[in-house]
Amino acid sequence: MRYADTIAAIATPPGRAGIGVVRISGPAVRSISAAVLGRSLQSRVATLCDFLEADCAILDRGIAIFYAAPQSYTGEDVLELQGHGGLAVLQLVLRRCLDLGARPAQPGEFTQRAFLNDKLDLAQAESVADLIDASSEAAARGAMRSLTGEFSGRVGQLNDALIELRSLVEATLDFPEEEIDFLERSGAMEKLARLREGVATLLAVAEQGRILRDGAKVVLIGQPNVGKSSLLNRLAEEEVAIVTEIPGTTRDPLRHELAIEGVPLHVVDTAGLRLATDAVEKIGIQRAWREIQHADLALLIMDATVGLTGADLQILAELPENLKRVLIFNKIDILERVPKATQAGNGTEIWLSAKTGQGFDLLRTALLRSIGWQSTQEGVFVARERHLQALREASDSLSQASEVGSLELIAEELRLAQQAFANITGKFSADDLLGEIFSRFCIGK
Ligand SMILES: Nc1nc2c(ncn2[C@@H]2O[C@H](COP(=O)(O)OP(=O)(O)OP(=O)(O)O)[C@@H](O)[C@H]2O)c(=O)[nH]1
Ligand SMILES: [Mg+2]
Repeated sequence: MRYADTIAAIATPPGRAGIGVVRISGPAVRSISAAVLGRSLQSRVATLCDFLEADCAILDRGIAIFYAAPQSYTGEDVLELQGHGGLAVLQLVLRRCLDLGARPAQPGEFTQRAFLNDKLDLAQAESVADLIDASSEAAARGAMRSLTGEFSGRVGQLNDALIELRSLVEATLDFPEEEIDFLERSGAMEKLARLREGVATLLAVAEQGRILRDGAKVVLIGQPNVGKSSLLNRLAEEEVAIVTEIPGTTRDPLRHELAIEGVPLHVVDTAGLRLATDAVEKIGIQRAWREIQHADLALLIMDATVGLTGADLQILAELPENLKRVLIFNKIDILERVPKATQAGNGTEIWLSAKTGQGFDLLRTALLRSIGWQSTQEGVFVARERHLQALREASDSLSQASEVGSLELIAEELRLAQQAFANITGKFSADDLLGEIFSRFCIGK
């Protein structure tokens, strides 16, 4: 794949920094390099150069590295100009490259070219963005595992096994009178069973990887004054929300990002749910309900000295049916009770104190368990919902294949399973999917 145009972008974030990098990729790199640097460069050798204006005035002085195609990030000729990290000076260098025929790069365009030039597959390209966006160390490590091809490699192994099975089945198609015998002798059904197991195992790991990447939205709800904001502050380990003894303190939903065992949680504190007369409080309560609609998990907080009331049952009844929930009895310090977590009819119940912090270990464990996080073990790679979808499709097709009687239908289901694998690595992906994926990258990557 060769592009006619040359792209350029500042690859480092705007602001003051020790260095700033302008990156250029495409067919005009050599001519731009000759004009800006006044010399030609040996490939892959860092060279101290002046970056020159058209009249040979010096714009900046820094390190230039030329990567001759195909040994570069994009697979094209690439030039990296590492100058001083100031907004104006980098703009000047970029402008000079644009004047010489490059055009500004779109978000993710360098990586898109790398993908289209087979430098990495789609799952790896996605993990480049996931690594940059990773908000916890665990997520960063998981993204790196995907980037180095751990996920793609496992999809590739399953794909190889599937290709072997398909060739057996398709060969049998030509001799229909022998079909059952032949399949039995070749062990095709055992191969299919093993493949289904392999997909199920990979799906389970990928589900963990999806949680590691996206985390979950947790909404704190309950009646006024039960300690929702106090609980948020204790979880966040800082005073993010206002706490007072006045019921109806919180009005606007308050969002806070935190991580437990590296799993990102998007926590929202909300207005206490009651029949309010105050106009502002009413709006706050409406907004709380709106947050509930988009949550993955609701923590219903109650005052342990009062217990579960009719109003709480009312709230529980009005929650979306498939919204996961944990019941929290707060303020156990007043009762001088010990913290505990139990499984009751209403789900997990936790007794704790936001004031003293007792029971918060139990809460953290319950939070992670409720959103489906199981592993603290090594080896989780980040994955996206799109990958899970594809693995589920492959799994469905394989289970269909193991049930249907006719060889033609088995062959068709196996073909569909292979297509699902190909979707993950991007072998056969629609342009609009690629556009959607790369447009979410930052510029210069
Ligand atoms: N003793 C004790 N008091 C607590 C605890 N948690 C919260 N409180 C007190 O309960 C009162 C209400 O706390 P908030 O965190 O503002 O309660 P809230 O649920 O956010 O209230 P609204 O925003 O009004 O809905 C404050 O006076 C807190 O200090 C606790 O674990 N123990
Ligand atoms: Mg509050």
